[in-house]
Amino acid sequence: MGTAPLASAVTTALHGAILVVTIDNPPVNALGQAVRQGLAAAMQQAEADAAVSAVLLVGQGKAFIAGADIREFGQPPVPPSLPEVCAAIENCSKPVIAAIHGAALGGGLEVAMSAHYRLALPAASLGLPEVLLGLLPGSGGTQRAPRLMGVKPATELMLSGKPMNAKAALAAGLVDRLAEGTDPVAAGLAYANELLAQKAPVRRTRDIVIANPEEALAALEALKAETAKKSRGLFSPLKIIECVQAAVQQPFDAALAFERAQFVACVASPQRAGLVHAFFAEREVAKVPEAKLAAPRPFSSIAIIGGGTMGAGITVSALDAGFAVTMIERDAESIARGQKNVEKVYDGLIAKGRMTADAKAAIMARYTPSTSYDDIAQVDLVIEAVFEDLEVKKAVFRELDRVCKPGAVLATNTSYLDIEAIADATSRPQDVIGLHFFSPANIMKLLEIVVPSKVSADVVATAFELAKKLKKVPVRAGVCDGFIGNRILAVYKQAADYLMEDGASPYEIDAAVRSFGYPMGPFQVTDLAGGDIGWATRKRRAATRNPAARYVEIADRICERGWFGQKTGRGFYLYPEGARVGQPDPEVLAIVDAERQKKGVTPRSFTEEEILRRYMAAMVNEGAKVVEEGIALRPLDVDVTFMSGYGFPRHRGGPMKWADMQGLPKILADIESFAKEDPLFWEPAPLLVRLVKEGKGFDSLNKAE
Ligand code: 3H9
Repeated sequence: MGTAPLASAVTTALHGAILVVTIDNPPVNALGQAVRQGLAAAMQQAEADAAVSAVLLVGQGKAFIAGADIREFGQPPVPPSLPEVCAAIENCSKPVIAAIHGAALGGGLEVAMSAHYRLALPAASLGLPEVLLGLLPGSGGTQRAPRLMGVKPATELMLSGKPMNAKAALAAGLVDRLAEGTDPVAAGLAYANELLAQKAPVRRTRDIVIANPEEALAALEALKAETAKKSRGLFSPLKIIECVQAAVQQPFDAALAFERAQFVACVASPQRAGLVHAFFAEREVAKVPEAKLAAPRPFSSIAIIGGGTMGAGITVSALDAGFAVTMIERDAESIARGQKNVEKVYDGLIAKGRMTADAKAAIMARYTPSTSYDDIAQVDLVIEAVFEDLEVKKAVFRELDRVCKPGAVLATNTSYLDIEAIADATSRPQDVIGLHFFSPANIMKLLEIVVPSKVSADVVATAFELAKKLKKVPVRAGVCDGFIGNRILAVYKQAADYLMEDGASPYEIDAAVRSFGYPMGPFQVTDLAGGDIGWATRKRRAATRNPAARYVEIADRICERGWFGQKTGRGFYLYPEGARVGQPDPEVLAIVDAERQKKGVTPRSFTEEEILRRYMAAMVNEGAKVVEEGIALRPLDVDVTFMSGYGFPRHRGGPMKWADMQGLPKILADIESFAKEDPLFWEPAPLLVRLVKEGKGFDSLNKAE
């Protein structure tokens, strides 16, 4: 037995007649250049060395191979390419066995599919998630997966991007054998020795003939129609289907070349750049200064103050994550309603067949309803979610200060109130932080962690740890009216109001925003959330509003009629008999017209592009101000906020990444031209002006990129 290091990322060791090839490229064994080089060399060694009868591929650490190195996309390719490496593995004249004990994703699964035999251990996770990065499997995955699994299941695997576990992979034909344990070398050697004893032949996936081509093509046509509808505007899903069509219709090598060309086109697409940015940005957001300074405080019990929609949603989220939760309400009636709000969520899941009554009972056993603050004296973490009123919240925090044990983390779920003032209502502002959940809190991924000036670093670290446990995407925000998300939203919503008063109908604006990739436009969102919510905010802000600033009253006119959106059957749209999709309302258009006349506005028309330019410029400009003021740590924090909490299309990478891809000079030029009409609203953010002057993008402020 001897060890010969080829490149540090791949090592080989001869165990009897079996060459064990270990991929060792922490943290996830991504297929960077050194790994590809090492694998190619290992295959040459296996061919050349007469002492080698079989090859075993294994991964070091937690993963088998998590795929191509995502950081290399968009950079000049360095040989050997992954398709070349896969071909070398498949063409090897000696049996190659892959033993998978962890993630075999993307290029990692493509390597495994190029091997002649595959073994999976219980913790294996196999998938082709390229579509989530705007890509397609580009190393033969679109050719080999259909041969191993069948055309339809393979295409569905690639279109969903979801991984499967070892058992499912065996059932799907993706692996040949399951083994127990966690050691891929031991299990792989046992399997390889067995194959050698049987004189098992080299078995190349490329040689498998795809059965029933007509049936396969018909299934692909059906998937194509479905996908065109579902993946609105996405580039790579349809390309995946075309590659599988090629797998059915063309010889292997020709179809492989077709796949390569489509992969290269995907890499070049802005959607790939946006989605890869999203992938890294979502991991970067948790890297905040406080997390480096302090460890989180230990916590296992949580109290939620308030059993309304928000309080109940947060309770469900915490229960789902395994915490013991005490809910506090002011009286017996309110707490009964709070419990009902929680149970409603689980009953909905039971009705849909997604949960059993027993599972609900097990979860509810960790839930304690109470009307006495004394019951939460020993909890580790409290989240207040009562009525959005500063005095009400201060009273709650005074009570928490009275009862809670020293060191308990005290969080408020306010969406715009001054957290400094709430913290100062206690004798322990160092323990007070903002946790801004989004509704429905058990579903929405975004959690704004709002950091007031006196909070201690370990409380911030605890909030990030909580986000991880709740499977939320945390974004650190500073204190200001609206924090990151709602502050920027208020500004681009205003741009939408101006467009409406100037001549675009709310329906045209919504359609333009949907065409950009949002699931809904701003007026649809208002109708969904309830027009009364924004109306209350506008009334609250009326006293501090700059009298010189333009103010559009159309939404107020609509609210004055009691038209609050879906819940009242009409808002900007009509919702006959509880319909969820609204219909344009001629009476709303008449109100819009009347308001224009009152202001002496002669309506003009806007193209979809003109609408979007204003909408997006307002968003980006305010985003730049939020970054410059330190409310967001980096532009990527703004991006993640909007992708995770506001429906911003992920393939565009968030507003700041989108702006970079447009070119900041173009955005600034737009803002300057709009400023001629309204210099107050369209004042360019100093950061934007500076970056344009320096020839830089927002990306230059994202340390990791
Ligand atoms: C592909 O394969 C294309 C091919 O078809 C064709 C090629 C020709 N590259 O998520 P984590 C980093 S496309 C580079 O926190 P977990 C990640 O940024 C690829 N870096 O851990 C993080 O870094 P940091 C298809 C990567 O345990 C660290 O590793 N494959 C890559 O929660 C830990 O990651 C995929 O899309 C990568 N491929 O989850 C799989 N992957 O510590 C993408 C991760 O500096 N990866 N990093 O923040 C995943 O889904 C998860 O990372 C995984 C582990 C499930 C593996």
